[in-house]
Amino acid sequence: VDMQRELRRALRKGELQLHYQPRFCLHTGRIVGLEALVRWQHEQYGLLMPGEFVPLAEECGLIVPLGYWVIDRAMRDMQLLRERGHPALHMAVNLSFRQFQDSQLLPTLERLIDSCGIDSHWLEFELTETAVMRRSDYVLQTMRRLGHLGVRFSLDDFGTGFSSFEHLSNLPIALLKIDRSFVTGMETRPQSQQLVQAMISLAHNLDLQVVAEGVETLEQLQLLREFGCDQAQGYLISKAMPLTELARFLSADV
Ligand code: G
Ligand code: G
Ligand code: MN
Ligand code: NA
Repeated sequence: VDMQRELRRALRKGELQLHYQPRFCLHTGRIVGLEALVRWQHEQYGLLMPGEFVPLAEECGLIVPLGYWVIDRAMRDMQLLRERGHPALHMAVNLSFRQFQDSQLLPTLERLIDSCGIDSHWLEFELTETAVMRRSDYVLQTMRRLGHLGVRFSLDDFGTGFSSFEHLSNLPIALLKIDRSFVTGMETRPQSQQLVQAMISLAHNLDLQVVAEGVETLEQLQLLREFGCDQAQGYLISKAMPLTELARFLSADV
């Protein structure tokens, strides 16, 4: 099958969906943010995960319109949650390097932010460590321009790339997200624990908040709390879920 054509059709016909995974604050025990994760409800193949179509979308450039759809939907859903009386939450959207490079990103974001009743500082973009390591001057400039709109950035999959301390300290980022691979099995792996502790202290030295990804057990949560980690995301708290399910989840979180 011609997946590229299928994906173009999916965009046109509204077959894409967003699921939201909560982020939990280890200091207050409250949900403080959400990560928007795209899914494709394919008429034949059922629910497809991003790993099954995001790389293709990046290759053929469809990630750009797809990405605008994601940002628009995420912001509308944030507004819906507010209208239903839920407290304000940060909304994190993944941004591929290709989207980051699009010349229309800044004006499009300006327009989306203007047309939605949500303050832009609730919006966050997750960039991967490997993406920000490329063309560092260009990346820095673009992040600054976007930052002027009020949005903030986080560094996704942290620990898997090779950021220099120098480069990291220059980037306008608010949070580091420790990659799941360091959290998985950390209870029984002293070496992972040391790495996680080192990443947390690096982040705090740079005045950044730290989010641990892929938290699946209470033991991991307890260790992360001991290490001073700020937030946790993972199946222990919740998997990603559609908006209606999320709204129920948030109502139960008192
Ligand atoms: O939901 P899942 O764990 O399968 O997501 C895997 C990865 O897919 C995410 O970590 C992220 O890198 C990517 N991804 C998910 N949603 C989006 C999106 O809306 N845009 C982009 N560019 N990547 C996404
Ligand atoms: O942006 P990123 O590629 O890191 O997206 C996070 C991915 O990790 C999503 O695809 C999500 O479904 C997945 N995920 C989130 N929490 C957990 C978890 O606790 N365990 C595992 N194995 N995967 C998770
Ligand atoms: Mn992410
Ligand atoms: Na990640």
